[in-house]
Amino acid sequence: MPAHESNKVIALEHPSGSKAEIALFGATVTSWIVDDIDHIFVSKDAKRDGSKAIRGGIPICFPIFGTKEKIALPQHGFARNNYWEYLGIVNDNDEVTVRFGLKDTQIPQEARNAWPHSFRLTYTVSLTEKSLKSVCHLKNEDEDTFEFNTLLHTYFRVTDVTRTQVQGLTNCEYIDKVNAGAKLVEENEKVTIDGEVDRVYKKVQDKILLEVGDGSSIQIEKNNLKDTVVWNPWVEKAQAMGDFGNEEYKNMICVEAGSVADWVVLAGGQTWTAGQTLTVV
Ligand code: TA6
Repeated sequence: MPAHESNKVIALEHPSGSKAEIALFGATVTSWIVDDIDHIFVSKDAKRDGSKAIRGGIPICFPIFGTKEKIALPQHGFARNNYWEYLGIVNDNDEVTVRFGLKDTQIPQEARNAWPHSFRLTYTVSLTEKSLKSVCHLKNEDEDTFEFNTLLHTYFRVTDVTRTQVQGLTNCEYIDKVNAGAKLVEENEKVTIDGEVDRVYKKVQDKILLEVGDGSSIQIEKNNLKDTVVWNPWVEKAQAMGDFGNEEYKNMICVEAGSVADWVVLAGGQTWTAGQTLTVV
């Protein structure tokens, strides 16, 4: 990848004026603008030279979420910190769609040794007037079955995270990673953020709502993804991240659709499709 392309970004524009940008690195959505408001957060300190995953946007976590004892891959896998192949743009009146591809032959040998499976990932991002749809199509090109996690690690930009609320998680079991992995049940109708939050909600309904706190809301509709992670690093974790401003925790919330609580199992030669649609409502 020539250096000048290292931080190449594909820009989409819809006739309505909505826009999106996707970095070739990690096929990471780095901007989604509707009515002149960018709803995606990217840290001002994010690395954009391919040296590490972009801090912000919609990084794709694959083939693992977090770290796994027996799989020597970096946290959240290799999809978000490798260059994807640009596969083209399709414009029609209602929707602008861009496609990216990642195959096992495109990732470093070290990663292939850690997760030795033949696969082909195609990622499509579609922009309409009020929505942004991200879809992962995965093919197992092995003869044997493999297992994986996938998660769209969406960073939403907000004016004040203490005024955001996530609706639709009530009665869901969750793993509380801030509370030593305690297994709890969400009792609140709306989840709010007033400290570090790092929770894996399991078996979540497909449509939930992020109330941004300024009167607008974003519907997060997932497809074929079981779980939803809610994360805000708050003060200490913000200070501990070199690619994240100390005060930036105030202006972001991660609400992440994925299948991470359990492995997804895919037989040899089979395909798997999953994704999310974000809509400003
Ligand atoms: O999605 C939440 C989480 O798993 C947190 O535990 C935190 O580690 C966050 O992802 C960011 O991970 P990263 O590897 O991007 O620093």
